[in-house]
Amino acid sequence: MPMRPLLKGKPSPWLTDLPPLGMEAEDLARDIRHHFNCTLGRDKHCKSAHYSYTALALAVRDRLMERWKNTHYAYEEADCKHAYYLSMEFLMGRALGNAMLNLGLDNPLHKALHSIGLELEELVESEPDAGLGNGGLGRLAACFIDSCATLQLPVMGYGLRYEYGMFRQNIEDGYQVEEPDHWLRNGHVWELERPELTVRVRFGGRVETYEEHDRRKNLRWVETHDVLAVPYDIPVPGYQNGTVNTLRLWKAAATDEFDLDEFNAGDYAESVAAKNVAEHISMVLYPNDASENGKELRLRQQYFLASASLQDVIRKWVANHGEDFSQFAEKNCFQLNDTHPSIAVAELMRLLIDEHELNWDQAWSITSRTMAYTNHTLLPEALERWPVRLFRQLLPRLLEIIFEINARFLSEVSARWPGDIDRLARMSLIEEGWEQQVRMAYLAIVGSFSVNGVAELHSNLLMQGLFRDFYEMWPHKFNNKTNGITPRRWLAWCNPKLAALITETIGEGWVTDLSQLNKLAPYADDPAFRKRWREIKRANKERLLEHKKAELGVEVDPDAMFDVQVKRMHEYKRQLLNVLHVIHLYDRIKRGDKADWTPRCVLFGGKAAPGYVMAKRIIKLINNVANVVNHDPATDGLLKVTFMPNYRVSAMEVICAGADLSEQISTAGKEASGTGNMKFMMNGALTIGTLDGANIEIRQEVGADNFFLFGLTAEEVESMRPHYDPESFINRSEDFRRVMHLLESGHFNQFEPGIFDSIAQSIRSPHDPWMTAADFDGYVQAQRAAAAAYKDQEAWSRMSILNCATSGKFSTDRTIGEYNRDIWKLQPVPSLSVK
Ligand code: 26Q
Repeated sequence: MPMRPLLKGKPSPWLTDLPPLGMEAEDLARDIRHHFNCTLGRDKHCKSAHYSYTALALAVRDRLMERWKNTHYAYEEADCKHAYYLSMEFLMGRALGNAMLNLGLDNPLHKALHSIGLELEELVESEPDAGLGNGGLGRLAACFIDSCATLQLPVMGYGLRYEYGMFRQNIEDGYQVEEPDHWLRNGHVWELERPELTVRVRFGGRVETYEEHDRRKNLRWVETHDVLAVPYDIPVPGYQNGTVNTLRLWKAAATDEFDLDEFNAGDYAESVAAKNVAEHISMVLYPNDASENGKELRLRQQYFLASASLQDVIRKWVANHGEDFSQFAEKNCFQLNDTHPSIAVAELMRLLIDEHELNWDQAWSITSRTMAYTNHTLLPEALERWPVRLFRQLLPRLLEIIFEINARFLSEVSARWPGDIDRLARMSLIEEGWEQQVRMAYLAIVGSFSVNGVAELHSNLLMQGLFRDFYEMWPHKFNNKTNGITPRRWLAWCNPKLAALITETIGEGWVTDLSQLNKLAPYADDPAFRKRWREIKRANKERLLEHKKAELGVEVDPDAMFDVQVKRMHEYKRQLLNVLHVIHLYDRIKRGDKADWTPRCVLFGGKAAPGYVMAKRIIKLINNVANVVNHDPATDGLLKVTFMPNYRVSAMEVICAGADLSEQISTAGKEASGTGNMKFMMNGALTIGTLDGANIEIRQEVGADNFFLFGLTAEEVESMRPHYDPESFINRSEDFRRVMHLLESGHFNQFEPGIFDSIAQSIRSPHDPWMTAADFDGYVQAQRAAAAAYKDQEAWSRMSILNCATSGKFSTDRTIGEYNRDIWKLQPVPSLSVK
């Protein structure tokens, strides 16, 4: 990589010594003007909010920059252990508001903007979401790095800088239509390109052996097609503590030799055009979609992330310690966010052996003491497998290493269980069959010293089910880390009114010690406090309606119960069960069964993977039901239904603050944890839910009286499955029969015959994996209880306060504290600078 010319010595202190930037309104106003006029070169004729936003963001960024450098110096000086969070997804959402809050600039910036004549709200809204993730797993990574910075832990995030993030969702004629999300189109002020840290990642080629002056045989990976990985750093500020950590995202770039060697030597234009092939690697985020399994580009992305990140860490190591890796495992830890980056296990082996001349045992000792793996799914079909054929073609050296890891691992298994052939086949990293496959989860388990699930139930089910053999072999590796959410974004920022009331009542300590929310519990019995609580919820509901006015397409009464299900569309999450309940409510209204009715607005939102036909059909059903219900005058003042298009992080910030009832209704044993459930709880919504994922722990914290429980347990689901008979549930329930009749009679698809047949069939199928019919009656009953409870607004407010007051456990500060205590074992490093 040709480098820019280097300075002979260090840069002059005249260049690098800066006094701290002022944090007062006047300082900020001056800098915003400066950036608008000088950095951006705009003038009085500029009407676009984008440039005002950028000027504001640059002024905030300046303040991050000095803290960022100081954090880096503090880590260097402490010579401390680091952890690295390797993730294919970081669903960051918007950055401006978060930076303002964490720098403590909220008030001075309001003042500054007022003096300039700008509206903060409008500028904040003009920032596009950084949608570099699908859903829960990606947002968890974002919440985690927020907490790491707040806890002043030396943790760096490593991910990919996708040119196109999560697709934008439009609804046309009730159907989902995807549109590419070119989120970088107008520039991205929060990133800092670091071309000087570019690394090279290899693909393809073949492996050859060679002998080096009589030494042992060595292996060489040759004739590779190389791609450059260019890092872009994004600052991750802690909460008012002077720490700014780094999220490093890799962009793929072509090498210069790439084209001229391989393509049409002599044809300049053609060879430059061929750069695309390399640059495709970081072009697009894959939607979480079973139909995308096995795609070569996805494997390229995964290896690109793992290799670039490991090389980056090793480069820093060698700069400080030379080729002495004896302390590497004591000073570094890699947390693998699901199996997506788990090729890192083999890649670290390769780098240590092939590039740094360690022997196998030394390399394995280091690797298996630095890798830790988090699992996020119980669905067996979601476990990653890659065809050996693809590996051989794309990563031949890595395949050899995986085979060697497997051979040594299997000999350990057979030493422990002699003659147990079945066990060997079950545990092998290579699945045999018509096509051999690499089982990435097993590679991750074998290569890691820690394996964790993301909620108590999920971790237990992993140990008893999916990973049982491995748990039997290495019980000490397995642990649970119940997920959380950052209270900065998900309470302090997204719900300023509630945050102010909480701070006024119990002080401001809760923002960094969320367990303090329990001090609110006694106020649940104070009618004056309940009234203020209710008024804030009501204002947040109006804010939600105002925000989503254009998209809702219906008039909604803010006094109605806001019953919300927003999350990725998936059959196991059972949005379908929710629609069936809506149909039931509609049926009750139509037949006049509406005494003591609780007016309700049912809000849906969520994206379906583009290739997931059934999930898309359920979106269509929701929209068709909404259309019938909302246009029927009989439902006036009683029931509204709406599907909010393009659900994303910034939408959730408005939605969770305005929700009354949180729908967490997955088939028990299928949702690993859920994190939306926590956002709703923290903002004072009550949950209607099954005993699944973190719902169980939510209910434990808030108490059974303040949670609407229904449905089979995970155990009951599995014992019923072999003789599951949906018809018996339908026949037994008059309500259910009527709902199925409405669905099957074409009431919601009068001019679109047959479009919901597949949905009705799935409900009636004894092989329905999600067993929707089994939970229908219980769900309807729980919904009745919720509706009745909502009628008593005093009692409801009490429960709402208790939900918030007991949500302390679900802060990622607690989660990260546990990751650090049990897995990473890092020392916090205080920042050197001003807060
Ligand atoms: C796999 C192969 C090819 C392309 C994409 C993927 C892929 C991408 C994303 C597979 C899975 C995901 C995301 C999974 C996810 O978000 N899981 C959720 O993780 C949350 C955080 O732990 C949990 O709360 C949820 O329960 C879990 O569903």
